[in-house]
Amino acid sequence: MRRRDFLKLSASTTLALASLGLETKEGFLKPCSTLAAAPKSLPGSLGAKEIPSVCEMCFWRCPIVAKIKNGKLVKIEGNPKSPANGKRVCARGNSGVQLLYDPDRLKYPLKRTGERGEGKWAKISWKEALDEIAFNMDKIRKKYGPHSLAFFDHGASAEFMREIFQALGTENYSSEPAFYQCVGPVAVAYLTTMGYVVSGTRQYIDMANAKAMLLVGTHIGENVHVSHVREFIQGLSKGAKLVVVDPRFSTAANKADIYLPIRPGTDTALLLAWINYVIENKLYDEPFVPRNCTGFNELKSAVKKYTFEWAAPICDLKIEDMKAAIELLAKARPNTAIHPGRHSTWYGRGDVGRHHCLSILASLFGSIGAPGGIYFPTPIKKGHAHCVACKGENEVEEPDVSLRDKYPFIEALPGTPTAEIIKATISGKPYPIKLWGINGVNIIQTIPNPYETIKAIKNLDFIFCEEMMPGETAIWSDIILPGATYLERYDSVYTYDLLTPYVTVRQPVTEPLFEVKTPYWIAKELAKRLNLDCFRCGNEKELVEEELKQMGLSLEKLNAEGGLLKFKANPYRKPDELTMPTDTGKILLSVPDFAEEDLDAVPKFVATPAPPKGFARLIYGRSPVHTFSRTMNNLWLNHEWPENHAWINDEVAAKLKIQDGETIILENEHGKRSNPIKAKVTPGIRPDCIYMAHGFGCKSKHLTKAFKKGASDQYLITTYENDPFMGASSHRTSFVRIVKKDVVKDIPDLRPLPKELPRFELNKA
Ligand SMILES: Nc1nc2c(c(=O)[nH]1)N[C@H]1C(S)=C(S)[C@@H](COP(=O)(O)OP(=O)(O)OC[C@H]3O[C@@H](n4cnc5c(=O)[nH]c(N)nc54)[C@H](O)[C@@H]3O)O[C@H]1N2
Ligand SMILES: Nc1nc2c(c(=O)[nH]1)N[C@H]1C(S)=C(S)[C@@H](COP(=O)(O)OP(=O)(O)OC[C@H]3O[C@@H](n4cnc5c(=O)[nH]c(N)nc54)[C@H](O)[C@@H]3O)O[C@H]1N2
Ligand code: SF4
Ligand SMILES: [Mo]
Repeated sequence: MRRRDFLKLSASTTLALASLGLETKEGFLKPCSTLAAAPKSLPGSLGAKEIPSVCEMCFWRCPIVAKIKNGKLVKIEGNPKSPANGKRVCARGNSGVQLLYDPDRLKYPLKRTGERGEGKWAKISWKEALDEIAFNMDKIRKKYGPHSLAFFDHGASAEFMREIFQALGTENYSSEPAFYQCVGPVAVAYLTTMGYVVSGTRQYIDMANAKAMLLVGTHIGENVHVSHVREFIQGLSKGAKLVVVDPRFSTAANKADIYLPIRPGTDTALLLAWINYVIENKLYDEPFVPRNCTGFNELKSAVKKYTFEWAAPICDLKIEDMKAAIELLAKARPNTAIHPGRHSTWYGRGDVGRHHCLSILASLFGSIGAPGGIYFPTPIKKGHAHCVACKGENEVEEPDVSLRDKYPFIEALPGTPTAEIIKATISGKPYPIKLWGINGVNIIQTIPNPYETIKAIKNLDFIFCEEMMPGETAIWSDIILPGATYLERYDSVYTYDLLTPYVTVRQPVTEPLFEVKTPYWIAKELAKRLNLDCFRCGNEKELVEEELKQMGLSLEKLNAEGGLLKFKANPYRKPDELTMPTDTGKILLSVPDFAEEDLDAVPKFVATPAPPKGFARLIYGRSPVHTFSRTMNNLWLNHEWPENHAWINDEVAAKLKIQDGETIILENEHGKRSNPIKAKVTPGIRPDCIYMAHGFGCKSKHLTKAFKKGASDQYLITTYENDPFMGASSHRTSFVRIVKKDVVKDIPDLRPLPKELPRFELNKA
């Protein structure tokens, strides 16, 4: 299969690259001339010193102010100058204080002394640790070739280390677990149809000005990104109508005008029936569609068969509800916010199609570039620190058989799918992978089937990580490098290209504690040992100054402005002036390139296997006060929400005699059992699925507050399939039943399955 260069690199790619978080070709924007008088480093409340910086308790990166008293961080607030969050931070942002001072933190480099995974280490020096890593990287690369090195990374702390792996020539340098377990499918869908990543790190959806909103899955309120939640609430408080599609009565569903408790895995059937209904009843924007879209006729004939009568038994929804919902959304057009979604690695084969459907719906409503619809990022060109660019061994030679080959729509995307790296590490095919480096990602809790991940780890010659906490990933490492937290380092200049654009910078609020080192220092020292000329700035502060200098700024100037400069947004386009950053300048309703790869030009409904008899589908989402597994050991957050619960439908619970709050165990289709978890018995979930918040069930005893609290969804996900477009791994393709006092209890079948939904075959498990 040919890999497709579906992103033609023309001037129009600026947006596409910006939306992937990459460099843009736009000129530097000028900050707003209406800068308020700068609050000059005023003492904060109770005389604390205030340092502006950027939160990284999650990846939304809200501007913050850290308050220091007697040399100690005492409080974190939102930066009042920030147009996005103002003085607000969420519970996690606030609790950065307890990350910095967590007594369980990794404090010095460690070397494994027991068996891999046993959790026994000895303290070593930085010199010893870095020498040993460099020795192994060099030895393994020489013996097995560059692609035998793989790097798993997420977030700011990993960027410099990634340069090293890249310079050593491996195609497995940036497997971005967050990408292949998160936004991969939605990114491909929008990049292809609209020419830019409407949902990647950011979601360009104008909920604050919408007259109606649609959320499919997206559980805003539990999914907490401060400015995003704010815009959602602003829209609602101005009177926007809300439709929520979710098998569980989420926080967002709680606020909906119409709530559709859909059968999990059938959203595309609903969306196709809606698209057909909109076309048949001419509810679409008549001038917008022919002017700004291609493929309307193909779309129209392809979706003709998807009626509400067909969709109703598949989705297990009432026809009148489906109809009322789409009419409500259509009535508000073009000011309809069809949320693109974010975490989209749900079912594997149909994931890109589901988000393609959402992009079609938004386009039919003419809401692209309209207030309340999908908008355009305002790219602010970041300065580039030329001192970080490896010279010398920088040529990546493609292997004879690449791990990326299977996936036609991967070309413009980062790295190699994690699932391919793991399988190749286990099998040694098509080439051996013998060393893993891990930075900023908890591979055990993040990637489906941790049993497979652990099997791969056991096959490695060497594995190291750069971590803050002795969690699951650290346990499996041969060498652990203790990295500075976001509160102890400069990282980079951050630009925010949403409705309230600004530039700000991360700055340390304290010197690194213990013996921990900054990611830049670590990467520089490692590169030296590998004879790579990569990091020519003396330190990360110099690097940031270089980036700022190119923007006509400096740390001093920025700090004099309170650490943040605002820009004017340019989000909207008039329909007759709309040019999309695609080849044709138009939105693709039907994608001929997909058809050329035997994929669907117009999405089709492809059923994901339904739960086998006696099982419910395992689904998951966010705890509003935690970020994945990384905050589980945080004193304040752990106190707030120490464990997760298994949401079980009340009728199911009554039949199985399970009480609310009772402790149970879940068992999956491969007989894998969870930690004990308390049941939350509620009518707020369908009977054919069980839900839990992700990130709990820690298996590292070194995280003393998190250890064994709640259950891990990941250890129950052993069946996954890979998205055929770009190789993301599905996460909602496993099933569970209940074990109570060692008695296995089958989930009763309370919702009949239509013939279009074949069950998962247990004997194939
Ligand atoms: N507090 C907090 N907020 C976060 C994060 C965090 O860790 N903590 N992480 C951030 C990140 S990186 C991401 S990607 C986002 C993820 O957040 P979202 O993009 O909102 O994630 P989803 O998977 O869409 O949403 C989970 C919801 O999907 C529902 N669901 C499950 N199966 C189905 C189905 O088949 N159909 C439908 N329609 N719904 C289904 C679940 O019941 C749940 O309510 O959250 C972000 N926000
Ligand atoms: N089953 C299941 N799987 C999922 C999801 C789900 O909901 N359910 N969500 C998916 C999604 S949307 C995403 S985005 C991914 C997220 O996946 P991850 O980013 O892997 O999630 P975390 O569990 O937060 O793991 C981050 C790790 O990096 C470490 N770390 C954090 N910051 C730093 C730092 O500054 N320096 C260093 N050295 N280390 C640091 C933390 O201590 C932690 O161990 O997970 C995906 N996987
Ligand atoms: S949403 Fe919360 S955790 Fe995420 S960056 Fe903002 S304040 Fe920090
Ligand atoms: Mo994510």
